[in-house]
Amino acid sequence: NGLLSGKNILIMGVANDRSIAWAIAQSLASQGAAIAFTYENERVEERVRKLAGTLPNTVVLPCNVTVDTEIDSLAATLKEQFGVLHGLVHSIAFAKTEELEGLFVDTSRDGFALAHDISAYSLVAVAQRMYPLMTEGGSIMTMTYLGAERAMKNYNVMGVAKAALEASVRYLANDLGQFNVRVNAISAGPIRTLAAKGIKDFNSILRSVEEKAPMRRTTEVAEVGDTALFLMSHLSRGITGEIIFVDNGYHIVG
Ligand code: 0WD
Repeated sequence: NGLLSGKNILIMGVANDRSIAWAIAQSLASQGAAIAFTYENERVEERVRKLAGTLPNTVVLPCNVTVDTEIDSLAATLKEQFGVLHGLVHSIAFAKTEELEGLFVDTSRDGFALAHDISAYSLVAVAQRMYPLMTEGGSIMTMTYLGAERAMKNYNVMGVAKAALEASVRYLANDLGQFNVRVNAISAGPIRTLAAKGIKDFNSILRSVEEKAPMRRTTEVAEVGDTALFLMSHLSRGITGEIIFVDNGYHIVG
């Protein structure tokens, strides 16, 4: 018996065992959640299946969030397999590596569109099809970064996409509250993952956190996982439309 026993939760964005989504999955599973994982394409399918197989009560389904019909099929399959959905964890972002260095002013039209499509619109596209399954109330969360509110070196178009994502969290929260569905984001400090590999000078960002953050340490994925557990649980029932920082306090001083 745990905080999430009897709850069915969809987790999107596991790429490998370093993914933030994977740490979230471990926290949620430890409290009894049944989890549906999605994978972007065949390239990562086996890896996601292997990881999911190490937890009890999991299913693994395809979904590339740039394709509406794949999200439609996902919703249909979840309705069949789970009936009711209680939570959605969106942990997906993408920008071309050439847009994550140099000057933001050089961002291309298609690079801007792609980053926004995958990193911001996908939350809306998925929420749109999943909230109808949340007939017992639900919790939706996504992952964001401080670059949404500050102009940070190299983060560029991803910062603008995260600003759109955070605004989407507020609009979705306002729409879905009447259905007893909450929508929030975790703003995590920098963590070494596959996605972080795309960001230039990531090491110096980590060093600056170690020097300046009130806790004098970088963010661990398990810290994000446990905050996600809180957001998915009844304990956070009064919180919606919020951006919660899990960054060892960096944003108050940085
Ligand atoms: O420092 C960090 N790592 C931080 C990450 C700090 C603050 C926030 N975040 C955010 C990221 O921006 C992202 O929204 O957390 C989220 C998860 O990122 P992650 O765990 O750091 O990175 P990763 O393990 O790479 O997972 C992101 C995954 C993709 O991985 P790759 O690297 O293969 O692009 O998002 C998925 C994919 O699995 N993804 C998609 N899924 C479905 N459809 C798509 C797509 N079109 N594109 C990317």
